[in-house]
Parts: sequence; C-alpha cells; structure tokens
Amino acid sequence: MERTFIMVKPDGVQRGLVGEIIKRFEQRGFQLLAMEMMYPTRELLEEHYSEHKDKSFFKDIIDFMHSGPVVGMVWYGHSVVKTARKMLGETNPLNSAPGTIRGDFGIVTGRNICHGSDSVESAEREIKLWFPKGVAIYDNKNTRQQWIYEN
Ligand code: IDP
Ligand code: MG
Repeated sequence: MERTFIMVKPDGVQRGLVGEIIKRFEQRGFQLLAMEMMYPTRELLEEHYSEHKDKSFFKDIIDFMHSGPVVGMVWYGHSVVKTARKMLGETNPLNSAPGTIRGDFGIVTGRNICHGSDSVESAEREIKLWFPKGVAIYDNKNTRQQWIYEN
C-alpha cells in the first residue's frame, strides 16, 4: 500500500474541476487521507519543483502555480502512485489519451490541471512538504475496502 500527493493546480480550481478529479480517484477505489485548499508561497513551490530549477520553464511554472489557490490531497491504496500518473495522462495534454484527466480537460503543458507524484520517494517527500503536520491513515476495513481488495 502506498500514498501519493495529488494537487489540483490553479487552472483546475478556477475551471471547477476539483470535484471531477476527486470523483475519479474515489470511484477507482482509492482512499482520501487528507485534503486542503492552500495558497502556497513561492518558496514552497520552488521546493516542490526543485528538480526543474535549471529548466527554461521554471519561472513560468512557479508564477503560474502562485497565481491562485490549489487543492492538495493525499490518496492511499495499492499501487496508487503509478496508477494516479496513468489517470493523469502525459505531461503534455495533447499526448494524453482521452479518459485521462489531462486528456479530457487540457490542451497545453503549462495548463495541465493536476499534479501527481512520479514515484513512491517523491510522494513521501511531497507529502511531508505539503502536509508537515502529518497525515493519518484511517482504517476503513469492513466498509468499502472489502469490496475493492481481495483481502
Ligand atoms: P509532470 O507534472 O507530468 O510530472 P514535469 O516534467 O515534472 O511533469 O513538469 C512539472 C510541470 O512543469 C508540468 O506538469 C508542467 O505544468 C510544467 N512544465 C513541464 N514542462 C514544461 C514545458 O516545456 N513548458 C511549460 N511548462 C512545463
Ligand atoms: Mg513531475
């Protein structure tokens, strides 16, 4: 079982896609552990995207991510990190299959609606960064989990 960090970016929030994105993860069977609307500082965003600090688009992505509130979430489940990336689609929405979040709602890379951690290590780093007080895992066994997993 894994956790991943999913964030609806300012374009997704302004376009009213928060509920749509939550719905997709919920209906797939993943469990929501934490969610908060946030207005991140530039420092937090620069840390979040630090792997891209030397790229030409770094300033644009930080400016854009700082342009309005975002919704940060932690989702939990079997292989959730990789599965969430499949549900998001490719970085460039034009390369994303229909049925994915970016493939259904986006056109350009700089407005691709939603972030998802790219590995288990990135997920744990990002969860600590965005939810520094920690995230509890509530035991949902005996409710819907028994209809989603075999044991
Ligand atoms: P990812 O979000 O699919 O993991 P990354 O390569 O980690 O993609 O890039 C982080 C974010 O930076 C992308 O989601 C996108 O918003 C932005 N970005 C990446 N490449 C470009 C680019 O070439 N032009 C503009 N923005 C970009
Ligand atoms: Mg990435």
